[in-house]
Amino acid sequence: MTGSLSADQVASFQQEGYLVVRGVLDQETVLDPISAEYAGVLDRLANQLHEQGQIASVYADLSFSDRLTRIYAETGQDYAQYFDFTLPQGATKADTPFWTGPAVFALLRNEAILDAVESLIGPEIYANPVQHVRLKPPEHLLRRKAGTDAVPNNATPWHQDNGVVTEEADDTDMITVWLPLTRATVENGCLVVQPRSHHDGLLPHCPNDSPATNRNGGPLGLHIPDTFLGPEEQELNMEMEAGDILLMHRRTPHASHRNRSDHVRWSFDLRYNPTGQPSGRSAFPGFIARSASEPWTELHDPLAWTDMWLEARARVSGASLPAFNRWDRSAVTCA
Ligand SMILES: O=C(O)CCC(=O)C(=O)O
Ligand SMILES: [Fe+2]
Repeated sequence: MTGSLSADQVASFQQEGYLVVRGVLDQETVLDPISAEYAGVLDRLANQLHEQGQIASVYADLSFSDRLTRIYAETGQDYAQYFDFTLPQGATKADTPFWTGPAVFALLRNEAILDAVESLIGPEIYANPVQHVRLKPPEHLLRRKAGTDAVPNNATPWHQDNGVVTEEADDTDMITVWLPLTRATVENGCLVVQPRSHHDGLLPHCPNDSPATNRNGGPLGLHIPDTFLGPEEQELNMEMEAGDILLMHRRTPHASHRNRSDHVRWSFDLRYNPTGQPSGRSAFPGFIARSASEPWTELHDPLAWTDMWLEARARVSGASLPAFNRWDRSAVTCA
């Protein structure tokens, strides 16, 4: 197989169900433009909320992390959708916000990411629309949800990404690429994986909206019950630096820790599959990121990508979408 990974790295991915590749993304040319783009998104949000009288100041002098946290804390709201480059299930409206900026598009098309993915699935690569940016403010600075210990958008429950797409994608060779924009540690809520469990097939996922917490201390949400997970001692914390990437098999059980630090935990999760296989969220647009055989089918225009999401929003707003997963219509935050 072509691509940038060594035969040993590919074998390790296949054996363990995950692979961390260090120093893949350049800080100055890849990560900094993304931070700059999101600083603009946050600035617009701050100005909008200030005009609406929801925050006392636009907090222009604060760092990105402190500014975001301050706004979450002051309003008690979760603005995840404002920054994300996908749409929610069911609740999409004609004006639901999302962000599909050129730096995000460039990340999806990043050559170093695609080279690594090519080693696993070959040179016909589709950017699957199951994709997120996750901005998780420090939980001790957020308001608790009424009557619970839960804070918005924090520890991700145990799940397999195969479990958060529809059955038609069960055989899709979907690779998850998770990457932190800033260092990810156990303290600030890095990912945690169960190695080698991807050989065990798709595990049951159970919806649970109660205030109960999982063994990471996060909300249960749509989760794999403990009894189906390997022993806790086998869990591996994925501490990573900005520039590192984590590749995961679609059936690797994973979760994330709570953010117990003083800073926002900021990450992206992207997914790719061989072109032509079902994405598992057919209502949303993906695109051909790389094609060795038909390079003219690749999408290179960030504005065309945004147009595809605008079209999807108009199409699905107010409509009843097919469920994102087979377990629970309302669970959208765990992919
Ligand atoms: O970043 C997280 O907390 C969860 C990410 C995740 O589930 C994924 O990348 O598939
Ligand atoms: Fe996931």
